[in-house]
Amino acid sequence: MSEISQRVTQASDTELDYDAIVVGAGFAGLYMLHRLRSLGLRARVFEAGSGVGGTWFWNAYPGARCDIESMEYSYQFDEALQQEWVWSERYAAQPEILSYLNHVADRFDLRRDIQFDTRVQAATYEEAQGRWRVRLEKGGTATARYCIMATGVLSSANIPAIPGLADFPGQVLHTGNWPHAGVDFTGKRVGVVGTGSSGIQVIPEIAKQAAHLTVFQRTASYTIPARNAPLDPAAQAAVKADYQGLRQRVSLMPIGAEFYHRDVSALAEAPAAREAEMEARWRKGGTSFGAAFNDLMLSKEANQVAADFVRAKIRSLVADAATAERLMPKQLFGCKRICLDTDYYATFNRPNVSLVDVSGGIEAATAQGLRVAGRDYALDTLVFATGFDAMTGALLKVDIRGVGGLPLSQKWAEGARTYLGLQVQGFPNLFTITGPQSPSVFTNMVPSIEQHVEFIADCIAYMQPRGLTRVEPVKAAEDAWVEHVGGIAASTLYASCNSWYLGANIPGKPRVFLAHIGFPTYVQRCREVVAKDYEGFAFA
Ligand code: N01
Repeated sequence: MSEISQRVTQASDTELDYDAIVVGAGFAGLYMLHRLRSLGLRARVFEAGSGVGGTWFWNAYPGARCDIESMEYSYQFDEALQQEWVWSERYAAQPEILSYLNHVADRFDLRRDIQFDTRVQAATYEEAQGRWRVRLEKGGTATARYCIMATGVLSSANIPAIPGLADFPGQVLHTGNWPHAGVDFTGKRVGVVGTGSSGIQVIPEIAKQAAHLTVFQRTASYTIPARNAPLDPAAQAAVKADYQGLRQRVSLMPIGAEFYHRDVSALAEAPAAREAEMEARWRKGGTSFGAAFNDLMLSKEANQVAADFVRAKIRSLVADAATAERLMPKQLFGCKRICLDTDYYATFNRPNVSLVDVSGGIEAATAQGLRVAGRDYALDTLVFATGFDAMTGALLKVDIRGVGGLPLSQKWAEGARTYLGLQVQGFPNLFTITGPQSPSVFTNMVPSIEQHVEFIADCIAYMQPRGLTRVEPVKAAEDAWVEHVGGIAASTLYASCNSWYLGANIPGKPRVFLAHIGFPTYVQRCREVVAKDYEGFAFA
């Protein structure tokens, strides 16, 4: 039995009516449960996995690591918790984050209200009772006044529809659903499809083990060296001496994390000075490379400066000129999420690694491997690092029906519509933690999650003494919010490329920009809404 499953103690299945149901036991669901309990509510968490952790439970692939620094990618709601936990590396790897979340679950005695191995299939609002009825995949239902979706933003794995895939006899894996027992690639011919953040992390690790690794690349990504390193105990102690100071400082930064943002145009500086700035950031490592200038996502000309710098780096790091050329991204810098890597480009200098361009599509999977442009690539194992149906996928996997039985899928047929990414008009008492049109993926997720959990808990606490039992957004507020979020995106270069931020990676998904850009302004807006007695929400 794995360490994780040994630590899981199942909540009992006898109590079926609750004050609140929470779907998911990752960062969001765990903290939500803790807050609901502190309001004196009876809450139940349903979790599809066999342990806590959400994203960090499922993405157990070798090389999985956070791209926000450990000291910031953690809860701040409990001072003792943030003082006692010791991170070992600048960027925590998946096992360490999963251990942290297990520690949180134990420390706050959360497991007794979590039902594991339980996928929620449907959630229906029963208007006469004013309750949500949740149907479980393995049978049974539960009801509650509040239904809180803590299902994650990158949790619905996407495996492309490749003809013949069912005929491939070897092991087929997705990075977002990785076996906890691990995978031994020794002596295997492995194919990895996808070169986004997950592919870029898993490729160097598989290359170290496999007999041969073939990387199938549709779009080359921009990746910056992570320069991960052990965390210096003295530096960690210095942060802990004033942890709240750090939290306060970063809460005012555009992504809610230390980003070393410079308010300088890439076009205003002399070429030598801007090269020096980018070189320093490249050497330091991390996503703050993208914050070297203030206009990379506003002006194509400025964007070109960073793009050219990274392309020159690729040229210098990859020995074979033709491979280097194929690894050079052609799209705008940062328009798709920038990746962080450890030895990604150097991996292509290994004799057991080859790169195949699949920009024209993968023709078919066969009994031997993959066929691309008429050529067969023999494989024993196929790894999909092909991403997720982001932001809306996990919500729409549950058959959610609001007032009058309206399916959420129908409400969102033309694209997601929410108010503040927290609620959907017509779906009373349903909350979405880091839902579409909130900052979510444009931030350090943990403070974003905490802010949403606290908003939801405060809203319920506001309702209780007033005898209010129902809350949902008014349509005008939702419409204005959707327009506002789309307007911000349209004023940047983000809206101009085929990223998962606007659903472009999923065939047939409506193209709507799914995140609010700018964390501090969003938080300020939420505060104003609360100060005006939850402006834009209707209570009954
Ligand atoms: O997924 P992705 P991901 N044939 O969608 C390719 C977070 N994250 O799991 O770009 C061939 O970015 C696709 O090609 P294209 C982070 O927010 C964070 O890597 O669509 N290829 C692309 O190369 C990240 O952005 C961390 O042309 C196909 C890749 O698969 C998000 O999760 C680590 C294809 C998918 O890239 C998602 O990252 C990991 C097809 N049919 C993830 N379909 C860290 O914190 C798709 N692709 C560091």
